[in-house]
Amino acid sequence: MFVDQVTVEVEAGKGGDGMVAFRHEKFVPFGGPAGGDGGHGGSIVLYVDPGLRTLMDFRYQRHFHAKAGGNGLGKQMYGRKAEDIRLAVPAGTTVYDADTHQVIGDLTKPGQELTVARGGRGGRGNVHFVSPKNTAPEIAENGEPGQHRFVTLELKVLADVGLVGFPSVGKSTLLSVVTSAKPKIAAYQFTTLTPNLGMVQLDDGSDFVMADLPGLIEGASNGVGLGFQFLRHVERTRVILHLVEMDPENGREPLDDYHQIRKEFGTYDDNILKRPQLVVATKLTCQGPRNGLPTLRPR
Ligand SMILES: Nc1nc2c(ncn2[C@@H]2O[C@H](COP(=O)(O)OP(=O)(O)OP(=O)(O)O)[C@@H](O)[C@H]2O)c(=O)[nH]1
Ligand SMILES: [Mg+2]
Repeated sequence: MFVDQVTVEVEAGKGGDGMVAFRHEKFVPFGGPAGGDGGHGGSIVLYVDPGLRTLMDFRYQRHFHAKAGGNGLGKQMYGRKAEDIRLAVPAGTTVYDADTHQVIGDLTKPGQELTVARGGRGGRGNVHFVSPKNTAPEIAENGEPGQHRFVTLELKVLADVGLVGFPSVGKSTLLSVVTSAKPKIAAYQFTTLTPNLGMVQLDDGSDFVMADLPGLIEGASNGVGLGFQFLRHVERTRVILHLVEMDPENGREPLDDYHQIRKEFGTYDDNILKRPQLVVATKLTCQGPRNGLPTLRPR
């Protein structure tokens, strides 16, 4: 299954507590405070791994807890800083706070990082609380709690080519013959429920990603059918292959289909209309009383 949205719980580590301690040395009475600072708690950091294409890994693990920082020690020794938890995500992942729906960050470039839960600061030890009035402070700070929240990761498929069109026009069929992907293909509408990705390998060794999207119907931009949640994938594809079915038996006009889909794009986001697109006539093998191809040709 193609996972394009997942909510995970991230809990950073608490900072270590500061220490109250005093120097105890032979022949040095009243050696003064010596309690060290607590170490910082571990943070949860997301980073872009260019080799990843899905959020699949998050299906199995959805809770991440970083360790607490070590408490401060005597002899002005710092507590140990806890290690961060680093989680790889694919390029194109947008991160939201699951409760407020505010965008925390957009991870687009390889190596880019985003801290989603900051580890608590370590508390200061009593060495920091010396004053002329109080040369032997018995106080130290506690470490701060680590940030704890739920974040939603959303992946807009970074496909080079997006296949769009009405249901059953043959999008999955095309993907299945030019890539090694094995999407479900059937003679009923809405066979494809979530996008399928495939890699097209060219003879010169280069490759590109093709995505087969669920069929669009009238009203898709307003949530009719399955289309709406997937229109956002089209926003980022470099080229749109717009498949239009020529089967005269389907009861529709190819040119009307074409305009209907374009209209849905425009209603959803004008920018999609500016994307380069190629129109692909499918099912030309189907014979019938009329053949819509001439009407589809640019005049
Ligand atoms: N005759 C003919 N049939 C085709 C062609 N391409 C696909 N089909 C058939 O059309 C039906 C639908 O094909 P799919 O590839 O599942 O269509 P889709 O666009 O992915 O459909 P949804 O996932 O429902 O949106 C299947 O029965 C295919 O075998 C074609 O070029 N010619
Ligand atoms: Mg399909």
